[in-house]
Amino acid sequence: MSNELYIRSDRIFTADPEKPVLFDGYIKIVDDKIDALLTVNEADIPDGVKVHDYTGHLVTPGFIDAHTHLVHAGSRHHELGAKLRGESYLDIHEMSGILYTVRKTRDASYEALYERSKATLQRMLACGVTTLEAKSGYGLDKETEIRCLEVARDLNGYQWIDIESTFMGAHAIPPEFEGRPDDYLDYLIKDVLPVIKRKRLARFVDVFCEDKFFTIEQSERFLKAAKEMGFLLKIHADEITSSGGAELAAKLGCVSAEHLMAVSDKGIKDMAKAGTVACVLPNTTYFLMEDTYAPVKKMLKEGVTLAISTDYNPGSSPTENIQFAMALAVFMMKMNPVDVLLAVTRGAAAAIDRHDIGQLKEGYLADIFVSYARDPDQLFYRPGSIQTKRVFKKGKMVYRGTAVPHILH
Ligand code: IZC
Ligand code: ZN
Repeated sequence: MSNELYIRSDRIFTADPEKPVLFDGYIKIVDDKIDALLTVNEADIPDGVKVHDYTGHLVTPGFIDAHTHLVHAGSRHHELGAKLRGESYLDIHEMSGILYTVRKTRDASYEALYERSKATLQRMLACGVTTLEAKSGYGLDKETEIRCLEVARDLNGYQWIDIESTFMGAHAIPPEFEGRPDDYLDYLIKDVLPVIKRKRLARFVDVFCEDKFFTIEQSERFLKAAKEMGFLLKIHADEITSSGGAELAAKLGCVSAEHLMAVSDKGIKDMAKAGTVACVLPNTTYFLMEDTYAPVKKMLKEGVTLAISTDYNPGSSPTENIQFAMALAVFMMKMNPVDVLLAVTRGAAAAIDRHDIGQLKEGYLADIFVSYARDPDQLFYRPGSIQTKRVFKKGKMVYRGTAVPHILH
């Protein structure tokens, strides 16, 4: 017996380019998928079939957080004093940074990592996230990288949330390989990537192409090796310094290039031509106490597909709240609310190579966010306040907003 249900709203943001920005009607759901979008006149709802009436509420595809470092241990709040004294991310890396989290993560058991990541997922779900990407990269050795990816694999499907995994062993150079980044990359290519592939622990591979981490040449060598093994590619590019990361992403056919605060004009044009998605992470600029946000207006003008994500990680964005990233996109990057919504739905789906989510459209998964707000402008008009009324994942209601009333109109 198939399970049928209808969601009614007069303001459905479908993210479908063939539909009006706000659609007035019903979403017909059968089992885990959207069967049809029907206008009020078209809908002929049989007796006894469940209808959730969200008239007056903005309904959108579930949000997709396309860039997170979900699985890790420890907290780096001891870095705050140095940040306030004006020390940069790269300075702090010398005394704490990624390698601090690596020590904590190597010491953490599978169970500890699982419980912590599960709690993070619960908070993400409360923000309306129904699918996310999770990068490894706090193990930097075979055993711990695999443990972190296994945690992500085993949490895939928790509350029906989908997790897409990325292997990011090339996140930093571990102490055992200090001063020998090429030897470390050889180790990853020969000893680790084949195991990740065989165990199917990740679809994507990512590299931190940045001063003090991996150069353009090293990133290219590593990504090419991963591509030959059949991985899809991502790159942390032009985050702090402009090094040609976006150009490299386009040249290698990366699915996405991420960060891009320091991207060049040529990099933007190359990405547009190659169809590489720009995954921008405004929480990170904010948390690094910088004022250079990724040049999203230029990217949109050149026709680059945009995704906006949290970059949830313990060093440069310890917040799992995608609604905060969305608010920063409006208030700091001055993006219009409709473009922001597209970037956490259709654009973010493209960033993780998913073609069954990110739109409310026939055949797509019934992943749905219901807001307390009435329309996109109102959704962003109370930054810092979580606007989640309901979340449906694969046709199931998996989250109900708090008992604290939100009366917005
Ligand atoms: O732990 O600092 N930028 N990777 C690249 C990070 C930030 C995570 C961290
Ligand atoms: Zn990142």
